Amino acid sequence: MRDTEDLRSRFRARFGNKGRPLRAFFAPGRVNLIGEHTDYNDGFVLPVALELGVTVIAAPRDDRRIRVHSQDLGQTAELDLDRPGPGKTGRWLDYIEGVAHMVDSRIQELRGADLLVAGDVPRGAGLSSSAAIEIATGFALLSLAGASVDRVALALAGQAAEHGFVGTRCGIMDQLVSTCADARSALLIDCRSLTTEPVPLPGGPFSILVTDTRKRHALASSEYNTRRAECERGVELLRAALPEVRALRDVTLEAFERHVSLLPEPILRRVRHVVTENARTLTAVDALRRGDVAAVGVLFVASHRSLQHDYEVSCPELDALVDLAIAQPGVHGARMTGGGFGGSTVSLVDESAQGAVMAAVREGYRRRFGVEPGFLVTHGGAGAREIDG
Ligand code: GAF
Repeated sequence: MRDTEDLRSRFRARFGNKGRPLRAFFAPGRVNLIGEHTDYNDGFVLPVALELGVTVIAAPRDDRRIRVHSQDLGQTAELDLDRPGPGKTGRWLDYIEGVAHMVDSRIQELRGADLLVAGDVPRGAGLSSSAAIEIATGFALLSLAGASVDRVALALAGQAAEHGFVGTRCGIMDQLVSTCADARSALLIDCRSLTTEPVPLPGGPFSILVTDTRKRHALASSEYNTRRAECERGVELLRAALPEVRALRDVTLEAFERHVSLLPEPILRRVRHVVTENARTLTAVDALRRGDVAAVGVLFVASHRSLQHDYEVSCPELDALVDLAIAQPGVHGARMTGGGFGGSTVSLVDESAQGAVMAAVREGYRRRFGVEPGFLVTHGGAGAREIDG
């Protein structure tokens, strides 16, 4: 989290506070432990919120305009809540404008605000910096309007902003973990009912190590939308034999195997990934509750192979990071995390081996790609909140 005192003085220098109280809000990014590309199939996911995220310093205005300054990009922009733009400009402002418009039209009429936004989640690293911007901004605007924050409604408004203003038909995982996470816990989300359940991380001496390929996920949006359409096609085809199926969540492994002949390539492999990944996620929750980190690690590797070969959303950089990590003693498992095509991996590592694992992965990756990977360790952060001044 960024130093809020420093951000408050930057806010005053930019906007002046004109006697207005300044309030500070924070929402985290996330790393997904397991349950990848299952959320938009009504399935299960198990993300962890990071200690890193987006901080918003906010003060109310008397009109319906939003002036916003991005501290990280050094850019300022202005929006009118009564005249939302079309979005999809590819700029950071799409997230702000999108969430402001969705909250205003779906949850609560907003008042104008001056906002200073600053983040510390590496952008494009597959750690959901965009959900953190949406949720921190939406939380701030709702709080300035005097509303108590309905966390599920806010997550849905963030997702609607992505669909309507950004152009990615994302699932609900990133927004929901950013609003609802508990510290030191993973969050099991049932993406059909939108119920969430914290799963405490075992207290033992192991680390959740995130490794950034430093390859920005350029293809992500178009390929993401293609995968989603392929899953929808899989549902249509399976409904010929299984009319009760509403989403791939409803397809068991046995039913999939029985009706596999209905599915042409590559739909067959896309469906197989989702069906097996849902099962792996629920198995991982049980293993985590027993403190069986080794069993979770095995599921991580199976998840990665499925994403690599069946769902085809990995890339050579992600595969190399996984292979380098799992070759090291003290690593229980590793997999890509997030949408794919770049971004980061997540590994479960014995704490005592962490330094040696990072050194070996750094060296192997640099030799192959000429780039240093980025590392971060998380113990699980808490969801969106107001920060005391
Ligand atoms: C991205 C999306 F935003 C999520 O909703 C999820 O589908 C993820 O990719 C893949 O699991 O982060």
